[in-house]
Amino acid sequence: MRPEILVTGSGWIPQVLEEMERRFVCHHLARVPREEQDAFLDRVGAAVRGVLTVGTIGIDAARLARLPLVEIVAVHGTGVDAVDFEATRQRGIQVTNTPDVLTEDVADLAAGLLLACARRLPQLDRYVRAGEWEAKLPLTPARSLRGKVAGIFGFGRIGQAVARRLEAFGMEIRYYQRSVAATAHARSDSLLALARDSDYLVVCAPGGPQTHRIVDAEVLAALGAEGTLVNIARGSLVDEDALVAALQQGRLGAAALDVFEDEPRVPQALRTLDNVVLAPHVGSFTVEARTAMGQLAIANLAAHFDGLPLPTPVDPPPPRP
Ligand code: 8YV
Repeated sequence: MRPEILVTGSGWIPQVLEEMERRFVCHHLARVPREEQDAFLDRVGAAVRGVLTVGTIGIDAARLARLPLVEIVAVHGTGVDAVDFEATRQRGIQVTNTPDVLTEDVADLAAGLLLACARRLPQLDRYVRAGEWEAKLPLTPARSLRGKVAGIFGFGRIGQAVARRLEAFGMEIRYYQRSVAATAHARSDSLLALARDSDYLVVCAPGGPQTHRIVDAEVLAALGAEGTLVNIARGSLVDEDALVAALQQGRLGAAALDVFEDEPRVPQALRTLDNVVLAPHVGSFTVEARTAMGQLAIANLAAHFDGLPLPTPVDPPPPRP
């Protein structure tokens, strides 16, 4: 008998969806109108043994409470900050994610956003399309990346992959995270020091209570009027109001953002600023990465139901004191 799973999120790669449906009885929450979701869970929840969710949705305690038999939460994504680990720990629910398979594509987007911001690619595109080139309107030169300092906040797999790309641009790499990484790149003493030391601050650290709004007004001030913030991690790491104010008042040079505090809502102020490049949380949104992520999430669920070792389990964070 195929195990029953709850699937949150949508937009699955067809091949992944097919495989999911072949192996499991899937209850797709995203296909149910929001106001009917509780009733839907009351109807199907009692038979659900697994959850397949996405990084940004995760699963909270209230939803888990409607799934009394759930044994595993497989996250399609690397970030597990939206999973309520207190609830999973209490019930002995296993959590898995999909690391590695998205690293290079997310790093490509980070480097691409940084380059787009530095060389003003969206503005140049608009300039040509609007006929401003033919009209010989003035165009300000961009700034070279060579010799500039890229400060990577969070030097895990994705942070290091971003560093490799930015090195190829001739940038000097620094990083900050609590632990010392096995790298020749210099580590700043704190996030604040990293911002002070850098021309570009690239946020690659995990979301969660420990990093909530850690990029605050002080960090942005340290990055400065010539500095650029790049965020491909989670919107929750950045104080968005402080970011908007710093950009509007010219206290921060520019920002390139793939993630936001309240997705898919992006503050109107950010949309109107010219010194900002925006993307709709698409770091891993390639056919290749999403296929591999889907396969890995399914492999985790299948291994669990077959009683085999999980390919990519996530250790729960230590319990809150
Ligand atoms: C995806 C992500 O947006 O990996 C993550 O943590 O945020 C992204 O890759 C998402 O999880 C896709 O399902």
